[in-house]
Order: sequence, then structure tokens, then C-alpha cells
Amino acid sequence: MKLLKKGLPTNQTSTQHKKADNIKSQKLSPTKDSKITNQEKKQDDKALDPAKQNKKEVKETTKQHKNHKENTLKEIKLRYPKKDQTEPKDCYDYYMQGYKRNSIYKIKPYGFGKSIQVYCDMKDGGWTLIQKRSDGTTKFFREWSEYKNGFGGLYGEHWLGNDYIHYLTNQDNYKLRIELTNWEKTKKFAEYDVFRVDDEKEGYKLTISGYTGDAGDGMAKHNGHKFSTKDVDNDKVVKEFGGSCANRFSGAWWYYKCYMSNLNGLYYRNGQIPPKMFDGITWKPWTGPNYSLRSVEMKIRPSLAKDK
Ligand SMILES: [Ca+2]
Repeated sequence: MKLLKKGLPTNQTSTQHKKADNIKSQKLSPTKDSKITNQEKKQDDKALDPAKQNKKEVKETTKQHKNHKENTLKEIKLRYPKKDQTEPKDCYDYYMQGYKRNSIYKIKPYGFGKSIQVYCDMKDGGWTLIQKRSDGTTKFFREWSEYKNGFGGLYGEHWLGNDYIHYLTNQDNYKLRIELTNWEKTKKFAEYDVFRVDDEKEGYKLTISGYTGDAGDGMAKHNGHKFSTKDVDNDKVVKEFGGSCANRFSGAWWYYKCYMSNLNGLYYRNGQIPPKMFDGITWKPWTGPNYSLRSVEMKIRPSLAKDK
């Protein structure tokens, strides 16, 4: 630019000629020209005070990251968007209407078109329960069709059902909260900004990301994997473990080769799993593969939900 402003020097080389020509042709377009001026101005600023500039860049990056997260959530095209339904689609809708009592409620997921019953945790802000382990009275080592439709009692131990979890997590962007309790009654949690389960045709493939919590991230490694049960093998082991993580570890989960968490594993009173079995209700990042937790709750609510 300096060249242009001050005029071309007399002893130019051919490259300088070309450069000058380019600048001239760019000058024909006023927008392009102002862009160049701004860019150069930025560079000048940086040259003047690099520390100040770096600080500014860090600040902008943090802001961009926050915006990016919010925009990403907005931009995900929902498979089952809201139509003209007035009935609550989940526990959070009830919560926003003023319902504050933990109980069983009737919800109508947009894509499902019929009402289903779910247990709502209202005390913590309108969460829909999808899984609960608490006393070992319900068997969890079950087949595909049982995991598809759900089992157990809503007040006690249960799995809501993969079809319902699919409809729920594709009608809005949902977050997942997992609460874990060990046999010393210590509680820890893991929360995920993004939680979505594909349909049965896709093997209830899991999409999960954005961990926060104090239990450690026991789900990231399961991201992108399909659900497997004792009778439907979608995992990545071929020879090892008899080819089936679900059978080897007595559970049903989004196994790969095989797990970082096994929250539908066998219930072991006092947490003691027989040597080398590793088939309990486990969360490796906290208690390792050899300790079975006392209780678990898995619950969901819209990602942008706020506590009142
Ligand atoms: Ca396999």
C-alpha cells in the first residue's frame, strides 16, 4: 500500500511491476480496497503492541467458542420439531408450567404422537428420568425388545425404553445428567451438553459430548456407538469376550470394545464384584471396573433449560 500511496519508485523489478498492477486492479473495487486497508491496519496494530493484540485475540476466541456452542445447538435440525401440540413433551414443560412435585407424569413426545408415562425429577429442575438403579430388585440383563420398549417400575428401578429415549432426544437438543452413588453414600455426577439416540434402524446409535462433572467422563468413548444387548451384537469385538460385550459384562449399553461405563450391569450388594468379572454397575473413571455402584440415575432435559 505504501507503494501505491507514494507512487511507484523508478527502479522497479518485474515482480514489483506485477504487484503494483495487482494493487491497481484491486483499487477498482472499493470494497476490496477497504478490506486491504483494514487488514493492514490490523497488522500495524499488532506490530505496535503484540501483547495487547494477543490478549484481544484470546478474548475474542472465548467469545467465539461460546457463540459457537449456542449456534451449534440452534443449528441442529430436529428430527421431530414442534407442530401444533399443546400437551407437555417432557418433564421440563411441566416444570415450566409450575409443577414442582417429583412424580409420574404423562408426556407426549412430538414424534411419537401418543402419551407415555415417565418419572419426573422436579426438585432439580424438570428432568425426565430414563434410567434408575437403586436396590437390585429389577433384572437389567435383558434382550433387545425389552430395552426397546422399557421395563421396570417408574417409581423404582427402570429403563424407560430406547424408542422413547430416541423420540425425546430428537424433539429438542437435550442434555444428560448421570448421578452416581457408591456404598459409602458418596455422590458424584457427570453431565453432557449433547445427548441424542438414533432410531432402532440405526441401532440406537449414541451421540454424546460436552462433559462436565466430578465423576469423570465415562461416556465419551461410547460416543458414536450402537446399542448392544445379549441377543443383538453391535459392538466392535469379534473374537475377544466371545464376540459380545453384553454377554461378557452382563449388561446392555453402547459398547465398543467394551466399556468405560456399564450402568446396566449386574447389581452387587456392597459393591463387591467377584474377581475378574467386571460385570457390575461400573463407572471406570471414578470407581474402576471392579466396583459396583449402589445407585444410578440417568435423566434428561433441554440443553438450554434454566433453573427457575
Ligand atoms: Ca461383536
